[in-house]
Amino acid sequence: MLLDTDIGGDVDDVGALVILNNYVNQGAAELLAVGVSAYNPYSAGVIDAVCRYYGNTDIRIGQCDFTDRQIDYTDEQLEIYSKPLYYGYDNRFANEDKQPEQVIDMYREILEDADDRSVVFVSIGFLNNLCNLLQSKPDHISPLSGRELVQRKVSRLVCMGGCFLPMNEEQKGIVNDMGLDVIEYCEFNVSKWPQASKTVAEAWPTEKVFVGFEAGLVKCGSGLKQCSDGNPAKTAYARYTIGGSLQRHSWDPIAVLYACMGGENHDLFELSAAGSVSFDENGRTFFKESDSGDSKYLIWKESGENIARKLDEILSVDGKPPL
Ligand SMILES: [Ca+2]
Repeated sequence: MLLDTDIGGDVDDVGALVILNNYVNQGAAELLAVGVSAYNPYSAGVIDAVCRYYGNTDIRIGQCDFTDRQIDYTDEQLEIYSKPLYYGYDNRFANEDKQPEQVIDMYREILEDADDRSVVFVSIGFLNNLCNLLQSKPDHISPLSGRELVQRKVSRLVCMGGCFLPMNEEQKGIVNDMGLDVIEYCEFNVSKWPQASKTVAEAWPTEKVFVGFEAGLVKCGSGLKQCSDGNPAKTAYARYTIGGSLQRHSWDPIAVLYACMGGENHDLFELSAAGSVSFDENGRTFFKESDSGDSKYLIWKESGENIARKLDEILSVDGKPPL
């Protein structure tokens, strides 16, 4: 699995990374690398801190190019959990002054070496990296273009992005409480880079499963209460959530959970009919059902409460497994 994340803003990326590490530790998933789509100098260190705490010490980490003037998060946002995890927990970037890899080269190398249709790509952030990968040209790493590499080596994209209607009654209630106009709603990941998002939705040449805004509208994190106070994810959730409740919406954790559990016969989720997804210049989502479409979106098969229970059960597993 390849995970692409904007970790450093919302804390749900941290929860997603914990869930993925726990699947890796059970031998139920293999994490090939993590790429960062956000402009944040601390993201790579945060990822390494979490993975190392869970015993996965040599995960490859890539970062998109940016300059100091382009940082996506304010100083105040960086103080919430990015800097505290970067400086407070063991990681190769703060400790050894290591630099993350260039993310597109890293993805191209991994895909070039991978077996055909063996890689699941999971995106829980902005879509700039996936777009840049698709548009990458043949080079010293591979004679294939990025699009050809993806077509040959990737089996499926699971993408947290967009907003899909209709919602179920539980989701509608939450959205009404938030005061959102769901028809006009431009989901955060997609609206950051709308053109890149549109390119990925329309040109990514594999099966795609979208986890929409509505599918993440249940809170998880309380499972971390059972973890040690030295757990970096617990620290991140405690610092991010109001009053240290550890409760945050589950957009990214659900995308990773679905990707790790895989398959169509799922206890918690089902998929929509096939169709095509597109995004407009602001990031509004359009879904058109069609038999030839390669995209589906995730639908809850269970109540939000039951989905959150499953997420918290996984989040409560602390650190590396016993030898
Ligand atoms: Ca995210």
